[in-house]
Amino acid sequence: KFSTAVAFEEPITPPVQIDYTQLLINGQFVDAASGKTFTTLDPRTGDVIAHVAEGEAEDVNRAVSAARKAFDEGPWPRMTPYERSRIMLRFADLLEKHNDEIAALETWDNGKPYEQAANTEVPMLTRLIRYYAGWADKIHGLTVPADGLHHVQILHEPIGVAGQIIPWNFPLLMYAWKVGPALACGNTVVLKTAEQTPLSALYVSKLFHEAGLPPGVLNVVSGFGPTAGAALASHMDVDKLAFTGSTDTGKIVLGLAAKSNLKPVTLELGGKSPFIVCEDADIDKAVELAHFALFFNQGQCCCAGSRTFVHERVYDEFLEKAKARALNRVVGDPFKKGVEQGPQIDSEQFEKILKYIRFGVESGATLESGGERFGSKGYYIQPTVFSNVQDDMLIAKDEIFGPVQTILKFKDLDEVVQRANNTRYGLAAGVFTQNIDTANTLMRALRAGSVWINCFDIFDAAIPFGGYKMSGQGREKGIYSLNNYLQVKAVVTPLKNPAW
Ligand code: TXE
Repeated sequence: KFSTAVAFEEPITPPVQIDYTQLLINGQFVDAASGKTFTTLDPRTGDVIAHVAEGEAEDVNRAVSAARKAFDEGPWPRMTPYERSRIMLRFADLLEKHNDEIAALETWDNGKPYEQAANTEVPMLTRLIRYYAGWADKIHGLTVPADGLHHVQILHEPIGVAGQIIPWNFPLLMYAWKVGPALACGNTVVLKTAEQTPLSALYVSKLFHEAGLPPGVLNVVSGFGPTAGAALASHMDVDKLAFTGSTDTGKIVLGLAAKSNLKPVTLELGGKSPFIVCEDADIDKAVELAHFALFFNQGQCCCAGSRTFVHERVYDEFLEKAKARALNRVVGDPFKKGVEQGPQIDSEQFEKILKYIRFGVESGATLESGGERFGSKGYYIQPTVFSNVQDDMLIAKDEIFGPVQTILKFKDLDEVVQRANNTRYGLAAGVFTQNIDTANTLMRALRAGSVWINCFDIFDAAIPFGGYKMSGQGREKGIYSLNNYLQVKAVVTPLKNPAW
């Protein structure tokens, strides 16, 4: 039985109103060319929050034209880097000022706990924008010594118009990871938000313009993937594409980019990350972090620690405590204080997760807790724990993207390395041990873009993030993101006097 009885009478009224639902093109809010709108829903109830302009190919064309003009003729790439930095810093100040409204909008559209949005995610957005504002005037090229009498300069130039497609699980953080480095480098942007969560990007982009962003530099198109997203990925006048989402859709956009103008693509895709609890780990801490690694954000994290490997000697103790922790997880209206878990994003994800839970039971894993919907409306799911999970079960192989922890037993390090790496993904890994040799061995052996040792989900602005294998291509955040948005130009001039 869940100890967290949460009232589902009336959803709490969000402390914010919705002001912006149109497309943001060339600094103006405009309707879609077709006049069409789509609904964005409240995941707590499935009720309509707002009707939002539905961008399609024609709107993407308009947005790309505006971005092209702002790049080719407009002030952005020609402004001094310091001026660009100042505008980004003013934007960050406005984000800080409006922190709570932005967080409320994010919670309303996405279902994530308000305390998480207000205390962590919006402040991280602000921090990321400041981080990249700091880079704007520190991007420079090199001179290199070359054979022969030549003066060789390497210029780092913005690429041009960046098309960016983001998902719904962290709408604002994905916004920051994409828009921050692209604009700091002097590019212009057309951003396609996820159809489930269009609202917060429109709100904050209005603030960006208030901070002095020139028209056309950042355009935001709400709409669906196969229409607006595909139009952006295959656009001949988009110079670079950045995508975060599922591996299947990543393959589609990579193909569209290749078939159109071969624009370079960065991809941040799915995962099935191992979280390894060694026999010497501090079990209470490991239980808490393994719980966080999986259940954070309703389990909707690309890097979720979704395969919890536990050494056989501590397995029983770990399992008992992990189950107790899941039973204590506070599920409920994400606007309510103290709530740890809100609803899943939409009915599609809700059904997908329940389907995987059924697969888990049918394949012989032991259901330790949860397994059903929570409450009677909206998309809430009980925190679910499976033990006795085997590597070949679907719940141990596929990305479930929900609050379903799968616990697997291992005997020794060689075995766990082999099993942890035996996946098409390679986004992240967690290691729990107090032994430095074990930590050193595992950190090098695990094929993943992030390895967190005795911690998990540390997302500093300066730390690069991205995947091995089918978890993606390229890295975002930190200095690594800048390379995604810069062209390298080698300029060679002859030297007349060798003494120079
Ligand atoms: O993702 P999609 P969905 C995983 C997770 C989830 C599954 C499906 O397992 O259950 O993906 O989620 C746009 N051309 N992740 O369907 O389709 C779409 O409009 C161009 C992991 O929501 O990848 C949205 O803006 N664009 C992930 C974005 O792609 C297209 C986060 C992501 O949607 C398109 C989200 C197309 N043909 C889901 N089709 C992570 N890495 O964190 C869709 N889109």
